[in-house]
Amino acid sequence: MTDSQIAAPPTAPAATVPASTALASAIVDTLVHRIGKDAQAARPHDWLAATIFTLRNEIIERWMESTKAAHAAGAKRVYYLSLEFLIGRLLRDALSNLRHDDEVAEALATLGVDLAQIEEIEPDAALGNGGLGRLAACFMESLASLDLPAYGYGIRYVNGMFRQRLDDGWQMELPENWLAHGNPWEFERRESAYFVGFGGEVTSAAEGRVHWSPAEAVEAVAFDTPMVGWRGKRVNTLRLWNARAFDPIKLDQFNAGDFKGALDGQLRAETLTRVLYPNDSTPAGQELRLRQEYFFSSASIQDIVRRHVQYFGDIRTLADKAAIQLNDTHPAVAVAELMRILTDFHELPFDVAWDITRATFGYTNHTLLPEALESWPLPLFERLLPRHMQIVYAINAKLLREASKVEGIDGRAIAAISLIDEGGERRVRMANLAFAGSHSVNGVAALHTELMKKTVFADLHRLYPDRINNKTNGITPRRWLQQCNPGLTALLGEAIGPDFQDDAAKLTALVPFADDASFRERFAAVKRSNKVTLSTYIKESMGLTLDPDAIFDIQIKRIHEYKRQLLGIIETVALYDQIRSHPERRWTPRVKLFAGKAASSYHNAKLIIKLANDVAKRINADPAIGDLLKVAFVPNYNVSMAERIIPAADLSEQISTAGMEASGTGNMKFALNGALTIGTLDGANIEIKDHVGDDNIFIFGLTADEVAEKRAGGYRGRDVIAGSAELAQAVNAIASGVFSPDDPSRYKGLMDGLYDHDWFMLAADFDAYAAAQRDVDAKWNDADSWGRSAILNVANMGWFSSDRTIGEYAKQIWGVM
Ligand code: F58
Repeated sequence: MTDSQIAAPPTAPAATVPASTALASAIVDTLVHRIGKDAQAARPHDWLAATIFTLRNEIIERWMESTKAAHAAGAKRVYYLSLEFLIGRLLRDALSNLRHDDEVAEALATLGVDLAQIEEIEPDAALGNGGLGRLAACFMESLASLDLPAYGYGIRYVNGMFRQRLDDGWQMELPENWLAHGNPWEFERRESAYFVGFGGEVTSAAEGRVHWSPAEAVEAVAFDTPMVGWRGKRVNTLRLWNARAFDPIKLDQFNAGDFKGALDGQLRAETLTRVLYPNDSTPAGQELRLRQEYFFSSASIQDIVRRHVQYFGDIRTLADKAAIQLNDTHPAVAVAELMRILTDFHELPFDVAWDITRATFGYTNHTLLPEALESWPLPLFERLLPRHMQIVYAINAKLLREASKVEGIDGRAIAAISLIDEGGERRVRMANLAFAGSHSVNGVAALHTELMKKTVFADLHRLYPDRINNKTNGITPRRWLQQCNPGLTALLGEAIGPDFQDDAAKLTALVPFADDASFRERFAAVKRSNKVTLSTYIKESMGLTLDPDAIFDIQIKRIHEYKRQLLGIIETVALYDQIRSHPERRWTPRVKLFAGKAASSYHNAKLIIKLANDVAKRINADPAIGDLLKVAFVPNYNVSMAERIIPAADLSEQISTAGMEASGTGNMKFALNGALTIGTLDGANIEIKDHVGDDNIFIFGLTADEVAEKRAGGYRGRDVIAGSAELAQAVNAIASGVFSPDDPSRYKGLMDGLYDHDWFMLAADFDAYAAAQRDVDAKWNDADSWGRSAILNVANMGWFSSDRTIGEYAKQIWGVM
């Protein structure tokens, strides 16, 4: 880095002074003039802010260049609309992508500041729940790395994902205020503010035109965060909307003594962008959620249209210059909003507007669970968005007219295609709206996409057979290898050179090293060192001692019954039982780590967390077990925790009921860091298996087809449990209170469910899972075989880079590559 890249202080040292010294004085200058502290008084968070502000100067320059270049080239832009961006920390990402990490570490060291330490106090931007939100963050990084002009649009939640605290093993949700100390990464853009209305009425005006007069309105104000691509190639914008009242304080009311009333509007507006709905895989269903969805969709569409008209003049060319991707159905109302703007404001005929809309939008589906498909009660939708309701009806009329002309589409199919669900309380189906309003509808892994065609979208697929396509998810290898696992990254560099950093597909050059004994040793040493680091953290934070030579067997993700943490826990109990019953056998030491958050209203998920904690307490304290088995539930799982845990994993648990996990992305992060997967044939596990090879992954259990067949054939968990002594014993022990002596019936209901309502087929898969775990033990005890497989995982995971995924979206959906 040169002095001109990071702004030098007024008293910049001469050019001969080492860059790190110049940089050190730039940071001190920022500290003094921006933060208002001197080096002696500065606290770690002051140094953090000073470092970010100093680095920002270079980012801003590149940011402006990127924007200007896209403008000059008249480039088509990608707009990624997502209610969630699970970004995590940004400093290490920006430093590493700009290749300034060493230099900044050195400069800070001369000031007596440890970069690693201040990186650790940066709060996580946790504006998302799980996979869907993290995918959006990986996509933003890849878009910039691939030099594609793109904007992410979302909500600037004041309180993102809650902080999880465990009180005696019970999850407690605490607000996480990531903005408490300010956010040095964001730029408020007061000039980019839009009116967003709700409610009111629609009246007809002259010449068949309509006029919507909303009953209330808020102002959407943009806050921009730079998204730095690999090697700083490009800097894109993540634009998050904040809601504000037009009239923050009603002075007349205030002066009359009505202080609360005077601030009502402000409070109402602020409530809109106050919290992220902490649900995963179940829709929220509250009015506030629909308000959030419309608020950010409307502001984003207005911004996109404004930019297009300003740069290109003619609104009719929108689809040539803008590709809008809907991240799930949460922004689906944007389809109606664009139609409204095109017809009511730009006065385009309905059919012309509809062609433009469909050519502009693409929709990504992330779930098949019917209960997770968003729909809104029609009266609520109509009350809040009366003009959009009319537009939805008009779209529906066109859609159903078209459908009725297609051979083989009968009354049942028409009802399934309709944007309005007429069964019971009438509801607006957001997935159908997103499907109808897009030229591309994609799933996120091959199996998921095929199931979309056969199940939830079967009838829409018959109507538009070319619309559904697959884009298997990916993860950014910058955050999920280079930054989180510097030891492995260095080793890879020594073995195959640095090219894999620019193109993850080049990791295949590592394949021959799997057979190199000395490389395997070095590879194992890196993994062990990562395990020691994690063990130190667990010791310090939880007081639990782990043996770094045990298998680190890890299941971290949102807690959900379909993800089957319960299967992992029951198998742990069964293993515990086996070890106690057969102390004479040679057991392979295991560490079982669990982490993840449960939706606050999800009773069984919270009970599963408590069970994991109860089981851990009992096993860890049992002297008969010693170091053979240790169990821990690590609290407050988030992006930063994942970065800490994943590099230390030997075994990655991906054990969802087949057909239920759309893709998974944690599975990719683990394998890229040299963990072997134990998993079902679900989501992207199938493609991971195809890439790493059957010998280097532990696959078990029912296939998606078998699950469907069994469910149709009246499967009963009870029959299976009766036939599996190991399972029966573990289930009985849990049900009878062995792990909950303070409340023996605590898990009775949860265990009873396995007998009579085992929807997730836990019992059906148990024996196969337990057997696969013993295969894991056997392989672990052959260190050469394990090492070989682990290396082949790393070598073959390059395909799962989000650069590959984004390349496919860019070429096949957006037309920008
Ligand atoms: C996840 N969905 C899928 N939804 O479960 C996972 O298989 C996939 O890898 C990932 O998307 C990325 O494609 C997911 O995270 C949510 O969190 C929604 C939040 C809002 C309510 C409904 C669930």
